[in-house]
Amino acid sequence: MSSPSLPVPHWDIFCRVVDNFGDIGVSWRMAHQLAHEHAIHIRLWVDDIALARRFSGSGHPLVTLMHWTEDSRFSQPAEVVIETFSCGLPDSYQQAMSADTLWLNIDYLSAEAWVQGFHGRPSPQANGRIRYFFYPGFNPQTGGLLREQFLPALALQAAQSPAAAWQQLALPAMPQAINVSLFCYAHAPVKALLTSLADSPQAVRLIVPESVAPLVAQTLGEKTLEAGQSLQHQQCTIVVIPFLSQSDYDLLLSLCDLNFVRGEDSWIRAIWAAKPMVWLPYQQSENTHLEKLAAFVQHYLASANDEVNAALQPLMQAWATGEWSAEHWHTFITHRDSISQHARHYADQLSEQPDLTTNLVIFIEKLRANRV
Ligand code: TRH
Repeated sequence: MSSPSLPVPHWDIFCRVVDNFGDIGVSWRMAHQLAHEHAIHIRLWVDDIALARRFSGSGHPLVTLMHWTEDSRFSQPAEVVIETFSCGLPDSYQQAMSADTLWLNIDYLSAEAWVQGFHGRPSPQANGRIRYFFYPGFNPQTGGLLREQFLPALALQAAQSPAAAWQQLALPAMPQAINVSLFCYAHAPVKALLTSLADSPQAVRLIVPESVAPLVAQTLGEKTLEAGQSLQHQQCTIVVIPFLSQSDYDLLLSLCDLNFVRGEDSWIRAIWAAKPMVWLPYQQSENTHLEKLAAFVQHYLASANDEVNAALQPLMQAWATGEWSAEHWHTFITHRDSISQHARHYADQLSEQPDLTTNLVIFIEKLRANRV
């Protein structure tokens, strides 16, 4: 039974920030959407509270940020507890759980086929409770993808009032240039990309978040590149921007003509932006990340025509394996219209499936129904 002093429905989400922004990025989006669209009260327990506050911005009335420390006390577990990315639940929380507490682990996203076999599986735990695996994914046999109801309005804003939307991001509109956003890891072939953009037959604006700027500065032999600075590199104007709120970052992706994204969350946001995208998976040992990439590329291109297939497959591969060259940029420019149409088509097709939070709520309802 849930504690009578907690509002109902009430869920706990646990997030451990391992590195980068993906753990908190996904956890905050999920907490916000469960509160906003499903009216669930959320306590979001995060070990890095400063980062959590940065992501939550003005917050949500139904979400309470909680600092998860060694000293945290968990006398009142919620009806549902979500562990993100196998971060583990504190022992004292596990001990305080009642037989009715439902425990889920939301795992990393992958388009690989094995995911659907593991999604929803129960795993008995030492405290006598069952922990369920909830796998995000790209088909109806998985938990689906985070996708909020506000996204179509955001896309409309970018399409109908681009000048005002750019202004919201403190950037001038540059319709004559190909606008590209660059969010990547240090192993990306940034030098080769910059060279290809410098020689581009069409003007390019490369928009670089400040966290990626040191990588660009190093490549260009600049001491520093800070938010607000810009730099002309032949045909390419490089602009460094400050870290945006998640919704402004979504808007940026909707405005750009091509988005380089990475990891877990920006990957999916680039899909919903319905613009051409190149994804860089988080680097893993034994090149496991390249298997993840291959599975996604196969899914992304399953409904693409021959032209898009032939153009995008090598391009995505080259970015992830460090083999990017001028040829890939030329390929993008030559096939840009078809690649853009495909991005739109893929997003439309994928958004016919229920989103992750809706699937989560249904999953919980089914678990409860089966217990009664
Ligand atoms: O930061 P990431 O590399 O996170 C990674 C991945 O999740 C990876 O799989 C995981 O193992 C590792 O973290 C621990 O990339 P990701 O997932 O795209 O997260 C970035 C978040 O930052 C995402 O929510 C978007 C957000 N963001 C902004 O809100 N504003 C910005 O200006 C930028 C550039 C990003």
